[in-house]
Amino acid sequence: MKTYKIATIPGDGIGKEVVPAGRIVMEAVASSQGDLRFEFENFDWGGDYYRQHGVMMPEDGLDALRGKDAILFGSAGDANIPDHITLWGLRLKICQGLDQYANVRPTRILPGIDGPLKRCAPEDLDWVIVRENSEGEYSGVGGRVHQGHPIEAATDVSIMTRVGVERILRFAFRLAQSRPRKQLTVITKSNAQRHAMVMWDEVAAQVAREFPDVAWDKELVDAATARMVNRPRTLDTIVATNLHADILSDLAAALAGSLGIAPTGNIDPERRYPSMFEPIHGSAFDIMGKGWANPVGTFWSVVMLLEHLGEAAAARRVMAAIEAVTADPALHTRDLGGQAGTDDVTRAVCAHLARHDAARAA
Ligand code: NAD
Ligand code: K
Ligand code: MN
Repeated sequence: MKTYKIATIPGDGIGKEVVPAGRIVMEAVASSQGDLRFEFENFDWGGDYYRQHGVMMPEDGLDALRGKDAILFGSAGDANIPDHITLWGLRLKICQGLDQYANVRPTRILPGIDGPLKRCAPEDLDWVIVRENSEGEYSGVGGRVHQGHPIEAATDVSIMTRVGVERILRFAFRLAQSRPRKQLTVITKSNAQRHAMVMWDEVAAQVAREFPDVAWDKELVDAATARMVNRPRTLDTIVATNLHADILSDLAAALAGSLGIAPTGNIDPERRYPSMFEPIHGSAFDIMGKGWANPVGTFWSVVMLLEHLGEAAAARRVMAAIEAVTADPALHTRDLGGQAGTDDVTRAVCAHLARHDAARAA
């Protein structure tokens, strides 16, 4: 019997709806498997915590997370607190504090889901976007002078270190190498951003020599958006900076059908610290509290969490349950044009896992 310590951090908005659903699915896969157990600890950090304590999470919060095997996260973002406070006070604090420097975002069109692209078969869109997750445009360095005056000036300094760029590119090449097509596209804006992005291109060429079996190319980020729409099949693994990949992956999620489906892992590849898994979407103020949130992005994040723990069989079973459920239009949530609620989808995924269990026992 393997026991894993899991931290759950629902955070704000629909995070409070999809993370409990994710936990139910984790319990279902564990109980149907027999040799797997999770010990959950829930952390009520986020907007409500901020209203009580003046911070999004306690000072020693990272210590509480360090002893866990993995973290399941919801969303940081509250309608009544400025976004930069919630983001920096919780999600970025954890990602940067636990040096989860590789943000991995798989995208493909699941069975039964109709993406907005015409002439794009599911096999034409099967990508993994790797986002640099520790520095760059999200370094937090900058400031404002003469605030509110006509002469005000403000900066957000994008810091890219050779160590940081090299480690994310090496991670991306290795990931590309593990996929059938062994293909990587390195995305920059090295025509306009002529210092750090030129360093990216140089480091990419240098790291590429370690991976002679990976076919790689370069693309500017603006051209990359058009390529994603017009020639999706020409892409496989993609690596980009913190900001560029943030934007590209929302586009990718929309092209695959909905923001509500897309998962991500904030990974510490060296495994010094627990990695954190979450849907890529945010708090979704427009639908929170209604029970309409699509939990599939969280369930797919659970699949990534299980893969990261080395529980490949459990991961495959949850993915199969997700795909069986998306294949049925009666189980589509409103973002997919259906009427199903979060609970309906959760119950259906659990029922599928239980059916597998019954088949195994028979
Ligand atoms: P959002 O992802 O919350 O919502 C964008 C749109 O997508 C909304 O119309 C929403 O209803 C829809 N949507 C998102 N997830 C869905 C789901 N699971 N099911 C159905 N529909 C879904 O993005 P936003 O509106 O830009 O941000 C809202 C708040 O969330 C902000 O405070 C923002 O800072 C925060 N945010 C946090 C994270 C994070 O914690 N990782 C990520 C993105 C946004
Ligand atoms: K999220
Ligand atoms: Mn984003």
